[in-house]
Amino acid sequence: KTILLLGVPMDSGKRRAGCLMGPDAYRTARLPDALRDLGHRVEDLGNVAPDAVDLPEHDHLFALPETVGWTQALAREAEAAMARGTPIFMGGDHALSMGTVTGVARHAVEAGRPQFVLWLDAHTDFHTPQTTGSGNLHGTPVGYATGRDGFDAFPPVTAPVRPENVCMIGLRSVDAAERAAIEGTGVRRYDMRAIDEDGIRRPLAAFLADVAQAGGALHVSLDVDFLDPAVAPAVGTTVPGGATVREAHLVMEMLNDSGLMTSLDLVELNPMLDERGRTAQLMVDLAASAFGRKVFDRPTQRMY
Ligand code: DIR
Ligand code: MN
Ligand code: MN
Ligand code: MN
Repeated sequence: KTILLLGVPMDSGKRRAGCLMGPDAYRTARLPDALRDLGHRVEDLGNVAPDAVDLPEHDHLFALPETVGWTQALAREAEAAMARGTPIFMGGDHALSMGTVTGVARHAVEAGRPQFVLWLDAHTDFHTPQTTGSGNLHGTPVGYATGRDGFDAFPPVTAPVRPENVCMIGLRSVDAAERAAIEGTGVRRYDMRAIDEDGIRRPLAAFLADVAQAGGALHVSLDVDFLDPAVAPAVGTTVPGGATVREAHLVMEMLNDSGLMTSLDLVELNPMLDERGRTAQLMVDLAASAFGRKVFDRPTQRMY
């Protein structure tokens, strides 16, 4: 595979700073080498920068103009990258997915393929600028990409993702307004109780079968807080009771086996909150599993 690494040093989706260091943490934890060792061609395209937009700050929404500028730039870069390979967007906070998902979906529509999205997160991120209580736009990317109303300040979504084509796994912190809005939609959602009871393999296998059947493109968005904070502490919005290391690896290994994943976000890593880089390292290992690393031949030594 040709893998394109795009750094997204974006921090505007929420108030706590630090995610802008994510791209350098992934590079320091040797994501490019881990992927090359698996036999892929890897190009690090460097970091994306936000477009300059002429918008006033908003009373309730944190850093609205900057987030609009990122969305516009990332949608363009994501669409262009899809023509050349499999992009990995190294975040940056989850507001970056407003740009990446809408950009890859534009490419899919032009190619005549339906876009699917696998959302691995403690949160649904289904708010709109009207419903968000926190004013943090990292809580809105699924609302935006599925074409919900209320994003007037943002670029129009020309290729909305069908809610039925979105699958969320790992949920355990959903705001009341999100719950109400998502209920009538066809978004597939598996909260942690569902995973506890039946395992993570079955719902994912069913979703992947549908993607394959439809000949779809598959974007995967991995929020660090999908993982349990005991194993992935470096995220601003930890929620206890998350996925285990093995559950997360199994998801990535199944994605690799399926051959369906066409783009990937790694989001919400805040290196300021990390313990000796362990969260960055786990995210790199998960990405390696998604691109072909097997349990049996994992490297046993850290390279740094
Ligand atoms: C929360 C947090 N639902 C909000 N969202 C997060 O601010 O709207 N998403 N952390 O990953
Ligand atoms: Mn998120
Ligand atoms: Mn195009
Ligand atoms: Mn989250």
